[in-house]
Amino acid sequence: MRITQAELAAIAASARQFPEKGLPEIAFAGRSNVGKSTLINALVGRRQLAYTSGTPGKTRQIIFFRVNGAFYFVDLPGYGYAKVSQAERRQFKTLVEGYFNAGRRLVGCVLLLDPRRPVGEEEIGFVHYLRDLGIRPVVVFTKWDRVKSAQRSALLKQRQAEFAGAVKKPLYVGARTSEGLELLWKELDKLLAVEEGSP
Ligand SMILES: Nc1nc2c(ncn2[C@@H]2O[C@H](COP(=O)(O)OP(=O)(O)O)[C@@H](O)[C@H]2O)c(=O)[nH]1
Ligand SMILES: [Mg+2]
Repeated sequence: MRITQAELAAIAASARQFPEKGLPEIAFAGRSNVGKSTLINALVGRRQLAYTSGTPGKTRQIIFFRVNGAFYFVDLPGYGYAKVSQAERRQFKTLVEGYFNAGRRLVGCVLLLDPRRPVGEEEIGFVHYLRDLGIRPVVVFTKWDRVKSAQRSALLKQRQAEFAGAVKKPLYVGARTSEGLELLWKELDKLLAVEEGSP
């Protein structure tokens, strides 16, 4: 995909602040600090479009980016992991579930994971949650550049085994090094194209 334009479309703390429905959307979910904003920046080739920070759990809003005037990339707040108060957790849950259930043109959801951590029930549960809603999950292990090449194949096998068939072909990317980004774009192109072709 050639990116000609990428802009901030909305920052939403509640469903009322979501931008107009209509364009297809791809959401990015994952633990705080896993690299969601960095990956969005890398995919659109902008350093500072999505805000990235070393401080985990800072973002409590859903951020919508309009790309090429044709689709949205949606930066979700760190899904279900942040160490926050019960009240904040409830607000977060309402916001994220509200987004997934808002009847938007969500053609896929990229779930970002750190390849150096074991895949947990929470991740597998999230994949099933998406499928139940009819949203295609795209599992991406990021920060792959931080894994030494000697460790890669063993780690890859381990992570794949932990998904136990729930995810067939996860992708491995290094947002800092651009490794694997082309393959990821191919997947995203497919999702966006499938949507275009359907009634
Ligand atoms: N080496 C490396 N660092 C990354 C990668 N992706 C993110 N980071 C770093 O991880 C930290 C958190 O990234 P960020 O995008 O803010 O995470 P978010 O909270 O999920 O949006 C930042 O310091 C990034 O520079 C990657 O692919 N490789
Ligand atoms: Mg972020």
